[in-house]
Parts: sequence; structure tokens; C-alpha cells
Amino acid sequence: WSKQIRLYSKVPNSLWIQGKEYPTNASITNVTSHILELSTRPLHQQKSHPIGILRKLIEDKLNSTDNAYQVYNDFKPVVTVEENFDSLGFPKDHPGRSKSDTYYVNDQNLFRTHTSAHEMECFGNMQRFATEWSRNGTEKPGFLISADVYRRDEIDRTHYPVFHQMEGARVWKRSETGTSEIRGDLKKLELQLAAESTQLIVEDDNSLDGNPKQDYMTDLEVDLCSKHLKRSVELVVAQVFNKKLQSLGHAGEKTLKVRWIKAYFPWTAPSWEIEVWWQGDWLEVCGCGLVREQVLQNASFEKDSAVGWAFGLGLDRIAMLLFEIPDIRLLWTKDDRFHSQFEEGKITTFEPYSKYPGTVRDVAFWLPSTTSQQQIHENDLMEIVRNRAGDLVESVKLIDEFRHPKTSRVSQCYRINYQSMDRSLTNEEINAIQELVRTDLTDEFQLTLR
Ligand code: FA5
Ligand code: MG
Repeated sequence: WSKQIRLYSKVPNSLWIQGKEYPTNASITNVTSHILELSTRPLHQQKSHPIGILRKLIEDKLNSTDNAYQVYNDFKPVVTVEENFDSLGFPKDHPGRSKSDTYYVNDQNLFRTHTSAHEMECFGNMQRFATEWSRNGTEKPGFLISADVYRRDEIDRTHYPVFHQMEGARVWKRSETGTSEIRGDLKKLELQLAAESTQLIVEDDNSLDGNPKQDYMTDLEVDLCSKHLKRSVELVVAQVFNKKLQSLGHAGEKTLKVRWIKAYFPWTAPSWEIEVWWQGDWLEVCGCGLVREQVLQNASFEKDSAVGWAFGLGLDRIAMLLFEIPDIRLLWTKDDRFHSQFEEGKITTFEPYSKYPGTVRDVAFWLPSTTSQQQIHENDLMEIVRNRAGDLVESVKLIDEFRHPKTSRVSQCYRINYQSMDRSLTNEEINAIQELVRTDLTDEFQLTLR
């Protein structure tokens, strides 16, 4: 954090989060009361919530092949900087660590930005619980972790500061029997995939140019492990989208286009992302790769003793598409007209109960002069609006920006779209919120309202 931004001038000395007290630090703490409230509502644990329904569907599918995955669904959202970043090899200057992107409780604790924050603990459990590390009936060579994750971001219909991910991982102990175990597991998976009624048309990218393998793995291990990873993710995609195609009555549509793209994550090599072609757009579903040896070692595996993969899948966008939920805020509504429409195990199409009219308010200001120490990150502005308007804000967009020809000061105008999912808003109510937003902006930043 090069620039000091005093975003929340009234940070309390400590915060109680899920039964634990954390000291705060005025220059680092940037978690808001809105976020604290959301963190008490883990949607993935609700059996008949779209996120919970989807989570269960995927877990059951992945465990249907060989029941290889230990399921974790109740990890608390506050983790250490070590768990979220350091243990995974994030460089010290990685942008994801910055205060403009991440909700910090203090300099050591943050709201996890991804489920990978729990990889270390779960790999550790896997290693610790297994004396003779093999499939002995009680020990599972894989895990699935679902959880709410937090990122400071823009505001619109597909972005919300909290979303949900599912982490998956699978490990094989290396042994004298070579790769026969991976090969056997892969065979089972391929048979299952072939039996799915939706067949995928896969554009793969197997070349390791610019996406190098790790030295300790053999070419054969890399080949088998990455195939097992890709087929596992494809199985999830095929099943989930098949359900949707069926419910749309597209009985004739039996194929789905997906593509694998090279990616980079500090704790996997090689790495990929998968995208699904859906209604004219590529939808990014998941990032993944072969787990770095160092990560397994950090989790107390003996050096070079195992090979494995991990993926991190976003649940919210898939749920919105499956259940036809037009605005991500609906996932968070408490309105029974939303909740009564969903049932455990079923993919149903959401029937909008009403679209309440929206109201627009603009806020325009001169930014601090360029010589000023203070800089404003767009996410900071988003946060001020969210903190005052909560779920009454549909979107915030920069609609105008210009530089004064003489003073070279920059003027910006943001358009705030207020709209409730559940009721009509009054002008007085919106005016009051807008006034608070304006006051916060001048209190927090050296800007001049226009
Ligand atoms: C990650 O978070 C990595 N932890 C994934 C991973 C796990 C890689 C294990 C390797 C091994 P990424 O930031 O790309 O990566 O997010 C993963 C998925 O979460 C995305 O593919 C997308 O489906 C979903 N996602 C990311 N950002 C958002 C967002 N703002 N809103 C909704 N879904 C999102
Ligand atoms: Mg990504």
C-alpha cells in the first residue's frame, strides 16, 4: 500500500468476527459493516438455496466415480495472510494483496479471497490422517472445499463483494507401481464422462510452451495427472449444463463447446482455465493446475513423494445461469418470494416476482490535484456507496471524465443506479442515502464536489 487512504476514519479498536476478537489497525483495516453482516450468511450451506443446491450437485457428481473426496463446507471466512497468500507462493508485490482489492481485518488477518486459502490445511489433514498413505477405506486422496470468498470490486449485476468457490484437489502417492493407480482412476473417469448425455466438444491446449511442468514430475505423470484434472472438471461441466439443457427442453442439443486456456497461478504448474460457450459468450468457470511440489511439502508431505492437482471453481455465475437469476443481489435477498422457488436437488427456472423501478443519481467531483499524496482507487468509491446503500444499489458507473485545460485537474462523474430487489424506493430515502454518500466522499478524500 504505497498510498495511504484513510477510508474508514472511525475504525473501532477491535472487531468481533464469528466469536473471535481481532485487533484493528486504522491504516489497514478496510472491512465494512456490510461485509461483516454478509459473512454471517454462508449461502453454500443452505440446502435449498441455488448456491447450496449447485454445490451439492457437484459434490455428489465428483464423489460418484470413486468416493475419493473429503468434503469441507464450514471453514470460517477470516484467514491469515500466510494461508491466503504466502503459503501459496504469492510474491510480496502481487496486486491481489493490495488493500484496494482485499478486505483486511488487520495486518495479519483478512477475509479469504479464494478457497485456495485452505489448501494447506486440507493437504495437511490428508497427510496426517493417513498412516500408510493409500486408499484404506477411511482415507480419502482428495478434498472439496466450498466457501464464501471476498473481493473488493466494481458494482453491477454480475459483481458482488462476496461470491462462492469450490476448491477441489486430488493426490497420488508415488510408488514402485509407477503410474498404474492414476491410470486406473483416469480410466474410470473417462468411462463415466463418455456415458454423460451431454458430450463436450473440447478445444484443449496440451502444449507446455510458456506453461512449464515441474522438474520432479515425469512427462507421463504430467500427462496422466492433467488428464485426470481436466476430465474431472469436464465431468462437472457436462453434468451441470446437461441438467440445464434438459430443463430448457433442448433434448436435441447434445453437445457443449468448452476450451482450455493456459493460465498462471503461483502454486500450480502447469496451469489452465476452462471456459464454456454459453448463449454466445465464453463463461470462465474455473482455474486449475498441477500442485507445486513446495505446497505439498509445506503441508508435510515428504519431498517428491506425491503428485496431484487442484481446481477453484466459481459457483455464483453458474448458479445464475442455471436458475436464470438476472441479478447477483437476488442470491442475497431474504424475500420469501425468492426462496420459495428453490428446492434441494432441483434445478428450476426463477420466475421474477416483480421488477421494481430504479432511480438514478449522479455524483460529480474534482479529484485531488495530481501533486496531492492522496489517490482514489475506484474500488474505494464503490465501497463507500456499498456501505451506505447496501443492496439498494444496482450499479455504479463512471459516465464522464475530463481534464480542465488550464488547471489540469480531473473531474469525474459517477452514475449510481438505485434499485431494490424487493420493494419500491421513495425519493426521500434515496436522497438521504445519496447525501450520506456525498458527505463520506468529502470526508474521506480531498475532493471537491461539483
Ligand atoms: C482463483 O481464485 C484460484 N484460487 C483458482 C485456482 C484454484 C487455481 C486451485 C489453481 C488451483 P480466479 O481468481 O480466476 O482464481 O477465480 C476462480 C473462479 O472463480 C473463476 O474462474 C470464476 O468462475 C470465479 N470468480 C472469480 N472472480 C469472480 C467474481 N468477481 N464473481 C464471481 N465469480 C468469480
Ligand atoms: Mg481468473
